[in-house]
Parts: sequence; structure tokens; C-alpha cells
Amino acid sequence: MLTLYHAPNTRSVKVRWLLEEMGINYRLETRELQLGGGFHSQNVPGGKFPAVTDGDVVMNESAAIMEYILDRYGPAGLAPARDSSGWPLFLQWLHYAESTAFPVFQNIAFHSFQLAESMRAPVVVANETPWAKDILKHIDQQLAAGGYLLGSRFSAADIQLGFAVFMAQRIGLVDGYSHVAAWLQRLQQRPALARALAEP
Ligand SMILES: N[C@@H](CCC(=O)N[C@@H](CS)C(=O)NCC(=O)O)C(=O)O
Repeated sequence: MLTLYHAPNTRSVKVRWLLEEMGINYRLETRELQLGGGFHSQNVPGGKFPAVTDGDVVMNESAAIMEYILDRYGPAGLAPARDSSGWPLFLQWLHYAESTAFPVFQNIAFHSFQLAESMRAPVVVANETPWAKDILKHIDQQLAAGGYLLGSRFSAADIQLGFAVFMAQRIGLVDGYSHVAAWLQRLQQRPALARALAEP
């Protein structure tokens, strides 16, 4: 059975959310995120969250884990078929979350309030806030057609990017992006997300 190593408030929530959406049986191993131990120092296979084991498979990168689960345990209606015309766009948005969006939001959060005051560099916030706004505008335009990244159809890409944009919302960046705000509200209403956020 697939095991998800999970720490609350980390990216493992995304994988738990996907598993809940798909209705798959999985084993949940909950751990505390160890702060200050250095990157890759967590007490999980591969050293960071999310971690997934499935037989001999050990994976740590959230978008890759999503693709693996969809392939191995789908189809579940949460991604277009690989040989369909919708697949490239799905793949792009699935990877946009960690490759483009989250690092910018994370840097702003780090240098606004997460780091110790002596470590904060206001120049990072000043430099990256316009990028964050460009990213949110780009997402807003994509959502305008149907309310989800792939039009009117909810997909795993909404899970992956939605999680990043929830962080942007917490740091006050999404005001003025009406399609983004409505999308986050729709995502928040999904019972599978509530289950993914629940205490194990
Ligand atoms: N790009 C990776 C990032 C994974 C990552 O940095 N996870 C954080 C928690 S959200 C973590 O485990 N940090 C602690 C560490 O690496 O020691 C992914 O999407 O899975």
C-alpha cells in the first residue's frame, strides 16, 4: 500500500488532498516538521515532505508524486489522458506551481515575517513583489474562461497550484485578482481538502 509521510502545513497536504480526491487507500505517517535542522534533514525517506513510498518506489518531489499517483492509480478524472490535446496544458500548470509560483511567494513570506528579523532583506520583498503580481495576473487570466486552470474542469493542477496560491493569499497578495479569489473559495469548499487538513 502507498505510504504518505506527512507533516501538517507542509506540501504533503497537496498529496494527501489528491489521494483523498481519488478515494485511494493509503497509509498516513504523520511527523513534525523539524525546524532549523537544515534542508533534507527530516525524519522521512528522502529527507523532506512530501515523501511517498510504494513498494520499492521512494519519491519526494510533489509534482512528480502527483504524476506518479495519477498514472499508477488513475484514471480518476483529475487529469486529461496523456495522449489527449489537454495533456500538455495540464502538465504545464502542474509544474508551474513549484517551478515558478511558489519560490516567489515563499521568498516574500521569508523576508516579510518568517525569518528572524536579522535575516530579513527588504530588497527581496521589493524585488519579488512585482513578479508575484505578474504570476497572479497570469493565473487570473487562465481562470477567467471556466473557473479552473483547465477551464470548467477541476484537475490535480488546481491542487498543486492552489496550495501555492493559498500561501500568497495568507500574505495578502491576491487582492484585486477576482478569478483567483473565486477559485480559492471553490477549492476551499472541496470535502477532500477538508479531509486532507484534518488531524490524522
Ligand atoms: N519542491 C519540493 C519542495 C519540498 C520541500 O521543500 N518541502 C518542505 C516542507 S513544505 C520540507 O520538507 N522542508 C524541510 C527540509 O527540507 O528539511 C516539492 O514540491 O516537493
